[in-house]
Amino acid sequence: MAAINPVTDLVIEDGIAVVTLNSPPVNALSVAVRDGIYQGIGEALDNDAVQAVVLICAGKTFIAGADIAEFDKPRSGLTLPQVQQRIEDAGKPVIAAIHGTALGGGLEVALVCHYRVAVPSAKCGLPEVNIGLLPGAGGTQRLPRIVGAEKALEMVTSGMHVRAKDALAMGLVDELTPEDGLRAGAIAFARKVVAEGRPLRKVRDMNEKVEAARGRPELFAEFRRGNARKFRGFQAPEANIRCIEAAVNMPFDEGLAFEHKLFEELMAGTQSAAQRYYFFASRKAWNVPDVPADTPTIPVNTVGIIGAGTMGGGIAMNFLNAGIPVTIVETKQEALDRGLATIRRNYENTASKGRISMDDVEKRMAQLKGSLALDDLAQCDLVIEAIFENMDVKKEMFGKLDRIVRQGAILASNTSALDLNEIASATSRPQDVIGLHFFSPANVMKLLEVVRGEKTSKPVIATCMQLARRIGKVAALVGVCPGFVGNRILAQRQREAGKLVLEGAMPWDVDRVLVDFGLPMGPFAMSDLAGLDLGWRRENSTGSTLREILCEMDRRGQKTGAGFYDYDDKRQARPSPVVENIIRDFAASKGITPRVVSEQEILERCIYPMINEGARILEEGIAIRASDIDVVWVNGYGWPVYRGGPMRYGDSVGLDKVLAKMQDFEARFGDDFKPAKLLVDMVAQRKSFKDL
Ligand code: T1G
Repeated sequence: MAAINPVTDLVIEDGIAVVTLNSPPVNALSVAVRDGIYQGIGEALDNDAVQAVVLICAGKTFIAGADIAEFDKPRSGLTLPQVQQRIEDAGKPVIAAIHGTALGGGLEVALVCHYRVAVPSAKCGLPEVNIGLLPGAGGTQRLPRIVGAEKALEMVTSGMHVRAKDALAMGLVDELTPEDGLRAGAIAFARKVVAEGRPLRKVRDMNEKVEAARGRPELFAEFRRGNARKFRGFQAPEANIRCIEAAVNMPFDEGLAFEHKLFEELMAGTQSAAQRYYFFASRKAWNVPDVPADTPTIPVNTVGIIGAGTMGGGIAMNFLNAGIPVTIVETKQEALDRGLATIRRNYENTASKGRISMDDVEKRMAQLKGSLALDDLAQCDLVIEAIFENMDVKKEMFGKLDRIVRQGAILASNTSALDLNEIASATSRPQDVIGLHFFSPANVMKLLEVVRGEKTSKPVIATCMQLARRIGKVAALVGVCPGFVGNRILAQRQREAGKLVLEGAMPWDVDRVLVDFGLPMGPFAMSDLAGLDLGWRRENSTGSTLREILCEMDRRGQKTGAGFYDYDDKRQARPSPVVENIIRDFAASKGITPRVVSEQEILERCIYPMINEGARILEEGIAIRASDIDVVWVNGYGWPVYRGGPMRYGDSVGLDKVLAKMQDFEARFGDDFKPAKLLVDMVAQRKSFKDL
């Protein structure tokens, strides 16, 4: 065994050289890894005793891409194309042996090898689009030459991971080895290639599939049309599409140059910087400074859920999807049956789209038990209440759970804003009480706000953060305050939106500005979707707010065909002349003279108070770090990831500018715009949220 460098070994076994990379955690293509491949493969090729070379990785995965952490540092060492050239021009077969995930630059290295083998559990992908980039080492030119333009378009714009057996079917992988025999399997495959005198295939020379797509320009137009909504606002998907087009219409080297040009443009842009920031932010959120990684955790093998409504049912699905049995409790048989039927219907819906099998549906439903008796939760490891959002109701429930559920179990509330400490005070075990704030629809939305009570124990926190990862959520640990992090910041935007429509902007103006900014939906369209009558009762309605007036007119949102907007029978929204008049009259009754409100003012008045509230949240220690607030807003409210999150956006605008605007608005509109002390201090110290 020769150590080529600290992360690369070379062994020659009876004519087959094995170059092994070992650079935890994911063998990313750092300077050392690139150097190791170049030197290791080079030494093997120069050795006359070597007939073929296997490139394999130690640890949990094959190369998972370029080292993203290197992107913001000065470039050094061999470039990836130089390393690839060494492999592609080799005079002997080079075989990539894949386990874990071959992603981004990792797959691009495998694509310059002459052959690829993989274990059945391996996956391949070009997920650069997720960090606002495109495969910058020939991936957009080589991939379509193997899998065809259509599949390549789907892969590079979705960032999807393709399972090994599908990769085999597409020709992306040449053979599957036994799950526990990758090295031996790869060596045996190499011997076969040598013995059979198989050709030194260069993917760059395989033109049949790209030439076949040359006569189908509509392929790209249809793909663009079919994905316009999903790609709205993002730059990277379109750049990826153009590179696949180049692979179809240009000679390889021209296409490679085109790819390089567009890669550099994306790399220099603000969107990729924000998406790379978010990549690390979403991983940093798992770290809780005072709850170390080795904190003991509580095994969670059974979950109890109280409430089989929209939230309870959605929450249950998260655990069933992870293979964790669930007992769901309702007060009435009819409500329970409806809840169970809804869960089954959701699964069957997913199965009808081919995302799971009907067998999966039955397996998951078999793990779900319905009950009318809280006593059936007595032995659960975790019990989550998802009942009516009222403090008295929740305290009564937690008092019962305290008497019924075994000692040592975790008692969680799905409350979206109530004081968790007060809920915990209804039990004799506040150390076992925590908030698990799911976002609706709970089986779809990635975000989980884990709410830490003042007495919540560290093992309970560690267990819930680990459980969040197990059920595929992105978690942020937050403290107790009205609305925690996400909804507390949302309230700032909703308040300003309500004021703006009295000052002269219309609901559709405010929504348009925020949707153009990149949010999935504006506050008024969101209210119509949720229903304007949440918490509204006709008997005590006083017509003192726009919302009450609309509800009294039965304009209660999409469900009644009218709310802030008018809706056609396909629920397409149109600005409403009726609402415009109601707003004008209402403003007049308040003595407000409407004025023209600029789009810039709408944007700044909605967004800057969100950033300011984020600063307050940090001052109060409700969030651990600024990037956690961004993780909350990207995953819970659809903040455009290409803008990083509210706090990252504040940095990109410049906190001095945000502060100046807040001070200007404070002078004009009052205390709603009072700058947070932290914001004032950070500007004085020329600091950004990224420094926190
Ligand atoms: N670079 C640097 N660090 C990385 C990394 C990468 N590519 N991938 C993961 N990490 C770190 C991560 O920050 C975390 O660190 C640890 O590894 C475990 O990650 C030229 C330009 C591979 C599926 O986009 O999708 O190639 O928090 O928690 O859940 O065309 O990591 O422990 O300190 O996510 O098991 C393209 C990104 C790069 C793959 C593993 N590649 N990574 O998931 O672990 S651009 C990617 C992932 C590129 C070329 C272009 C996942 C994973 P820490 P983790 P996991």
